[in-house]
Amino acid sequence: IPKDIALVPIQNQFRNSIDLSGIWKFKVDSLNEGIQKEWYNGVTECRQIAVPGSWNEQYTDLRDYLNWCWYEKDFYIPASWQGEDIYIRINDATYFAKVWVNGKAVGQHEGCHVPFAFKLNEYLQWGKENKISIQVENIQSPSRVPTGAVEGSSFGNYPNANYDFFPYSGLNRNVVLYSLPAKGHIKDITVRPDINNTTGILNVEVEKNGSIQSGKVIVKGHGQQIAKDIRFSNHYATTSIQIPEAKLWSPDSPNLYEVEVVLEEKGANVDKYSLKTGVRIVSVDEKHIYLNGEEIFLNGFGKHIDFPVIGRGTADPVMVKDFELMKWTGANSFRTTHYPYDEGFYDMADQHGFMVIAETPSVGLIMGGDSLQLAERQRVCKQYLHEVIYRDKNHPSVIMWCVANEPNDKAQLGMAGPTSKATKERAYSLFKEHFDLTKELDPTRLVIYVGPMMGPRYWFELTDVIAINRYWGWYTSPGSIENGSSVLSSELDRLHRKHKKPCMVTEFGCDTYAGMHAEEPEMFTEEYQVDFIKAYLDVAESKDYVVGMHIWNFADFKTSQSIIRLGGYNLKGVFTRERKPKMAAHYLRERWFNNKGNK
Ligand code: GCB
Repeated sequence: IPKDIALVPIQNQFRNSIDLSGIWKFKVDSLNEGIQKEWYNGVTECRQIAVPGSWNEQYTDLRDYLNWCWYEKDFYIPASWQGEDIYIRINDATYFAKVWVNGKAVGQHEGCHVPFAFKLNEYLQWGKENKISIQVENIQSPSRVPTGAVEGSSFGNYPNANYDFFPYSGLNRNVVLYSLPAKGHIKDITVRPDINNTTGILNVEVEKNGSIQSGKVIVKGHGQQIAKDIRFSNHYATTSIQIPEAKLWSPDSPNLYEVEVVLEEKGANVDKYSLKTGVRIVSVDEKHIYLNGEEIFLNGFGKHIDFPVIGRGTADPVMVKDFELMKWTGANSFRTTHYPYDEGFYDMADQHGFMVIAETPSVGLIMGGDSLQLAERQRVCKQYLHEVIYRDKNHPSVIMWCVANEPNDKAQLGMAGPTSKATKERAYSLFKEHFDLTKELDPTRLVIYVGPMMGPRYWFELTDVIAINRYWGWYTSPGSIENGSSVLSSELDRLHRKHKKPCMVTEFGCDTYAGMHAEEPEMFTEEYQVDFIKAYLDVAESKDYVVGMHIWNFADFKTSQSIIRLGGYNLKGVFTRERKPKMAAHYLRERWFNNKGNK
């Protein structure tokens, strides 16, 4: 799993980047004949498509199309880049992509919503136009993650994704050409913060390419500048920077420091990379999560990247608006449900003091069934953990990794009845590998998975926090919020008694048709949503071991079609898909923002 994605491409005096966003050529390849017909040399009779964006929203006839498509773009490399190492970074090709440059195969990648990069030097031509061709498909399959087309799946939806959001496909994020100094460059920077009384400590590890042996790490911010020399052995160098009277990062004061790394040769700088991070530590005991030794409570949402016309595409105005609205409600946290978001989200969270539970794309995972498929899924899950942690490890906002949302140990997702002992044992040890790998790649953060209603409980042994998604009073005992919240209350007590870990409800909510009302709360009305949320928050408040409540969902979002998804939407948003508040958003603002009855 190449580490080339560890550092986001930047522009400075040693590095260059060109964003290839814009209109690309686009051609559907439903017979998968493009390779045989050599479409990598150029497509004809094609359409146009905007990148970033999902093809399912841009073309009426492609709404449910998940098969092969071709993207193509011509580009120039500036003459000044000659002699440099030149890469391409594709930030999201959902789900499987093959890449050619000037008709030559460069590489391929499996997986959604994570970046991948290839070195291009041997494929490029100078003083001429170059052509990049990307063949992408998003075919739903049980051996993929997230899973799709599972026989007997409880979803019964169209398209047949095994998860409750629309399988938006294609180049959902931007594609970036970038150059790095060929003489040697910084490949990765890992900053691990610590605190000793009032001194902040940043433990920095730098990985580099090339023969350069020395450099510097400089930490800047809040009127201080501290520099240390580094020397590499076997491409790695480590140092520890002490910041006296450090300004810690927290939701109330999201203080950041700049960490600048330079490579030097004979007194001259050869490469430089700067990133922003914060000094903060996260810990946990039987009842609480602590940030810098202080108890914290996570108020917030599960979200989606989802907007009309743009689909799952990156859209900075929507991102900025979402942060504005989350702040308006008084939230201090969100989970990147059900996949990693665009890097901009984590930068914004760092700056605005949001605590993030960073989730991998492992949603609706089936930890049982056919061994070959299971082995394939396991491989992809591990790849995701590397990719996500390489990319997002330096964000102070990320306080927890979530390795999977609602995994199950059945052979099929909707399968009823008990799981055999052997299947359980296999599922336990396979899933433990996800936790072990996460802790190995990053021992500084908490690790959770999110458990479904009526799902296996033995995996809770592996987590730092018991995280559950609950819809009692919605999917069960419909219409009775009272029943629902009392089931939640006793279940939370049981879980805490058994596992002696803090608990969090990572999802709870109900579908609400904006503008539908009733005198007494009735399902689908705005009144029901307010009362439901209130009842769950009250339960949480009565228990000293509950550490967070994330409402499902921040906004309404598109799903596959099914009888429980009116118009093809999950309507559990407290904002509509267009970001208008429902009554519940006002209620949360009262409760969270004005800090009434808030922990
Ligand atoms: C869940 C899933 C989420 C769904 C939600 C629902 O537990 O994690 O993806 O959208 O339930 O609304 O049913």
